[in-house]
Amino acid sequence: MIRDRDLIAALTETVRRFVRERLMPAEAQVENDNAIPQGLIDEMREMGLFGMSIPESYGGLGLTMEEEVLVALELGYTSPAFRSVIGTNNGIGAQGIIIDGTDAQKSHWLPRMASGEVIGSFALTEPDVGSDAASVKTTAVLDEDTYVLNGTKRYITNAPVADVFTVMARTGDTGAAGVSAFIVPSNSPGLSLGPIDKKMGQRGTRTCDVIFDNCRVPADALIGGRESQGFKTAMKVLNRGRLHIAAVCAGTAQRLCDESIAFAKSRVQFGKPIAEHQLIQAMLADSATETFAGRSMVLEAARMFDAGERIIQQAASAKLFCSEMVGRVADRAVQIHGGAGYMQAYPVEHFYRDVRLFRLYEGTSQIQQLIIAREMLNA
Ligand code: COS
Repeated sequence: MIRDRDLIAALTETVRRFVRERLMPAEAQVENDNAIPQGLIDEMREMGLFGMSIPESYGGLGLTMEEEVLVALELGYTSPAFRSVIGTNNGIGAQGIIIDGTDAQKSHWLPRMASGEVIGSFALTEPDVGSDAASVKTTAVLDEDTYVLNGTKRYITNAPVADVFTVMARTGDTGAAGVSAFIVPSNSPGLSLGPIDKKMGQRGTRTCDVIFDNCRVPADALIGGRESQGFKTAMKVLNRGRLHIAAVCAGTAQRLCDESIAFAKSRVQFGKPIAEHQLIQAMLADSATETFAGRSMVLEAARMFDAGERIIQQAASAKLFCSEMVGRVADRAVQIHGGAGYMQAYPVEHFYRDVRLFRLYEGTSQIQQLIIAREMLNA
C-alpha cells in the first residue's frame, strides 16, 4: 500500500540520489576499510533511514511494507553494508518490539532506534542452532525480579555496534513453545562480544558472537511480558525480514544488470562492442528478465502484507527466488566482464561475493523451500 504517491516518489528519488551521489563513490573505501565512513552514517540518520519502518508515533517514518520495499530496492543498488547498518533498526532488531512489545517497551526503545541514537540487533542463531531455530539452547532463568541468561549467539549482524539485542532464550521445555524473547542492552552485566568474524563478503557489515555469562536483565525485559512467545515473535519478524531481503536482492540484481550493460557497451572484441554479440545479449536478457520477475514478486507480496493477508509462503517464495536469482545475475555479470570481472577494480567482483550471503541468512534457500511446501500442503 502506498499512502501518498507523491511523497513516496520524492522519498525514493531522494534515496536514489543519495545512493548514487554519496554511497556508490564510497564503495571501494568500505571494501578496503571493512567499515562505513561515520559521515555517511550521520547522513543516513539525518534522512530518517534508521527509523523508516518504525511507526510514526514512535518517531519513525512509518513506511508500509510496499513503501519499505521500494526504498530497499533503491538501497540494494549499492554495497549491502550501507543497507545493513540501518537494516537491523528497521527490521530484525526492532520488529520484535514493534510486533509484540508492551507499550512501555515500545516507548522506551523505539524512538531512540528510529533516530539512530540506539542500534538494535537480533540474536537468534547459536553455534549449534541455525535452521532449527526452535532448538535454542541459550537459557533464561527467572531469579526473583531478574532473568539470568546463559549461552552464546553466533554471526549476529551489527553486534559489534549494537546498543540493544532482541535475544531468543529458553525459559521452558524443549521446542518452540519453550522459547521467550528478551530485550537485552549491550551494557548488561555478563554480556560480552567475541572477535569480529572474518567473512567472505559484505565487508563493512560486522558480525560477531554475543556471549551471556550469568547476564542479568530485569524481568520486564521479557518482550510482551509473556514467556513462551519468543519463537513466534522471531518467525513474525523473519516473515517481514525475508520480504525486505528479497527487495534488496532485486535492487542488487538491477545494479549488476546496469554494470553489465555499461561494460558490454564499452568493451570491444572481434571489432565491435561485446554488447553487439548475441551470446552476451542472451545473458543480459536473462538477467533483466529475472530481475523484473524478482521486483514484481516482491512488490506483490508487499501489497498482500499491507492488506493483512497471510504471506508466510509469499515471503519465503520471494526470498528464495530473489536470493537465488541475484546469485545467477552476479555470475552472469562476472562472465560478461570476462577476466575484468574477477578483478577488484570492478564492483561486480565484490557483489559476486556479497550476494552469496543472501541465500543463507534469514533462512537458507532450503528452509524457504520447506516453508513454502508446508504452507502449500497445510492450506
Ligand atoms: N510466521 C508466523 N508464525 C510462525 C511461522 C511464521 N513464518 N512459522 C512458525 N510459526 C508458528 C507456528 O504457527 C507455531 O505456532 P502454534 O504453536 O501456535 O501452532 C509455532 O510458530 C511453532 O512453529 P513450528 O512448529 O512450525 O516450528 P518449527 O520448529 O517446525 O519451524 C522452521 C521450522 C524451519 C519454519 C523454523 O525453524 C525456521 O524458520 N528456521 C529458519 C530460521 C532462520 O531463518 N534463521 C536465520 C537466522 S535469523 S537472521
